[in-house]
Amino acid sequence: PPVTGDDADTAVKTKPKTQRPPLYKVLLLNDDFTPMEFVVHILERLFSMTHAQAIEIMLTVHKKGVAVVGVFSHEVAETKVAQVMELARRQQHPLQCTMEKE
Ligand code: NFA
Repeated sequence: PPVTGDDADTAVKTKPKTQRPPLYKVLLLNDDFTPMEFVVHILERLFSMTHAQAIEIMLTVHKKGVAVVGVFSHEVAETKVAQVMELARRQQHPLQCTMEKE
């Protein structure tokens, strides 16, 4: 909103600050034991990737050690991480998933 700027009563334009919620990257980490097909399955089911996309991202994690698999609000990112960790735990795979502020 315009505010009174100085002694001469000059109007000064201030930029209205729009608030955006912080976003969080969900990261998938490589390990030597989790089967590639399981990681592809996770990416398809929890991150809505096509089979081709899922293979591509899984191979990126496999080769580079880590990849961003999605960017979400804090609440959704937390839920995704918990879902990945729970599915991996159930199958006794050591797959790790974390989140970090963008
Ligand atoms: N590195 C695992 C393997 O060779 C595959 C994998 C990919 C694991 C991505 C975790 C994440 N079986």
